[in-house]
Amino acid sequence: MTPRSLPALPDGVTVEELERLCIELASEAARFIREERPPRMGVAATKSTETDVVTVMDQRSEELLHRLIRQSRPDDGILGEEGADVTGTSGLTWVVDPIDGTVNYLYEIPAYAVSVAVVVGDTRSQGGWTPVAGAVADPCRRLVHHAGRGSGAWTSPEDPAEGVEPTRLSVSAEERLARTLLATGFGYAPDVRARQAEVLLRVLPLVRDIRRIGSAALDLVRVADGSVDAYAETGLNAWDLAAGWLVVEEAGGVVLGAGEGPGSAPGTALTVAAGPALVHQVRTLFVGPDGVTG
Ligand code: LIP
Repeated sequence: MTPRSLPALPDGVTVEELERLCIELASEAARFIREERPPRMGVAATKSTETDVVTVMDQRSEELLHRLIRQSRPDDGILGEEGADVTGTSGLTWVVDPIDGTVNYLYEIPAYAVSVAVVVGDTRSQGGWTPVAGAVADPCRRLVHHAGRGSGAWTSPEDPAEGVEPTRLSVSAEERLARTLLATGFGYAPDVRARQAEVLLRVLPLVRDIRRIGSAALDLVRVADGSVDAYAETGLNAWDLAAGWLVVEEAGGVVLGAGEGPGSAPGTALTVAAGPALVHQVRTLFVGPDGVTG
């Protein structure tokens, strides 16, 4: 897979500076959602369906990220899952998921993340944007997984004072579907879930096993560190995948969409991530002969 070249960056900012800022912001939001969770926290609102929930901490985490980004990079755009939508003038946009894996957070299942990415391009168009720096903070393990375009993918402690050196990430070398541990996920709409279940009927006998972790950002990190061999899901939004996309690519993996050209970029139609020898086999499981995804 030809590595994506680094697009021009504005105002002399460097990838290293953007990556460091992604780490700092994701870590601060991770500490916040871990340590400020109110007792007996419930559902604050629902979105696309009654199971697509928002908690007060999703909203407060995004408000925190929004404030920190405006302080550090006032000319950049911001796109957030809980409504942040700022058009910038710098050419850079921050794409944030303040709690990815909200249902797990609500049920206190330790599998949720804060995802913070900086992208160039038009986030409203499929294939029109690409991440240049990103961080996925895991509040439960007190770790931050991060990457800058061209600088590799790493896992660092959430607290730099621990003095632990970053660990470099590398995707699985698995090449056979029958030995593939595949992570996946499901949407919130019953009709979408029914279609995804039909795809799963076809896929399950062909792979080692599946894992449904409940956070796209953590699924992508697991591809990057090799703790799953591949990940595929339909229905994701930019904020679910922006940071994890870069972490996988910088760990030697490939992240694809459903089609060719602009459609080859990950997005709502399909997001597939794996090592180079496996990714196209996995995509074929999810894209039918007529090009329609599961
Ligand atoms: C979640 C994704 C996950 C998907 C869930 C949900 P949220 O994002 O990270 O991969 O399977 O249905 O969409 O809503 O928790 O930010």
